[in-house]
Amino acid sequence: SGRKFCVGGNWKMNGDQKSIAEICKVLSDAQLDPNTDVVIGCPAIYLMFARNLLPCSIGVAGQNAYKVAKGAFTGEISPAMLKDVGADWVILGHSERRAIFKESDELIAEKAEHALAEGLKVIACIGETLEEREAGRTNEVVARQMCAYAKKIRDWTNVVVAYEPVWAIGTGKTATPDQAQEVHAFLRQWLTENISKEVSNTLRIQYGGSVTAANAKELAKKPDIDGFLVGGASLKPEFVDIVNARK
Ligand code: G2H
Repeated sequence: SGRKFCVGGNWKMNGDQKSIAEICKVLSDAQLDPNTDVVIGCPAIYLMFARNLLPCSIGVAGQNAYKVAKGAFTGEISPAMLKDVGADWVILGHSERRAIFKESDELIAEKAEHALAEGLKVIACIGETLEEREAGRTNEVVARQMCAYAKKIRDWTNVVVAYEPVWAIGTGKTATPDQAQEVHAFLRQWLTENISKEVSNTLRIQYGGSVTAANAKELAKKPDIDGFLVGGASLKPEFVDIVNARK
């Protein structure tokens, strides 16, 4: 496809200095496929710690950031702050942010717009719930989420989309390679029709949801799957095998 494979780890709200030092050591010692971009989504409070322990070839991401640079927003973190401690990426719109913290499509898109303007790369998450899938609304839901991003994003160069069906997240129920490919192909078509052929050809679309070393290789064979966003398995040494799924 010409698109560089891109694998993100999403540690979520896990880890402490001891366990983070251990996983950083595993990643530093590993032979990672040089043709794959690797990004670690680290809890903000440990970002600088992880940045100092990881090789430069691995990018570091925040897991959230607010939509403005600074001010009276108690408890929030800005893209400028993430950059200041060495992050180059931010994960936005994760389904846990949407479901637990009630983030709307619009807020997430505003966050993406500001993060990109501040020079961060963005992993923009989308995905349908089980109820939506069972009602046959998968394409409609991901199109709505993409529309919201598209209203705020002019240049897609520094964006990676992560398609994460909510029913597959942390449940051990991975989408089959065919199920994932079907939605990825729909997204590619949506991009052609609503953004441009160029963006459709070049924008990387990751799959996320219970990706493991055991299922990554089959998923990675699909033509429109350009990488993964990995939760649980990114805290374990098997993350190395997921990064190397195309090797
Ligand atoms: C989806 C994924 C990481 P897990 O949230 O973004 O988590 O791989 O644990 O399903």
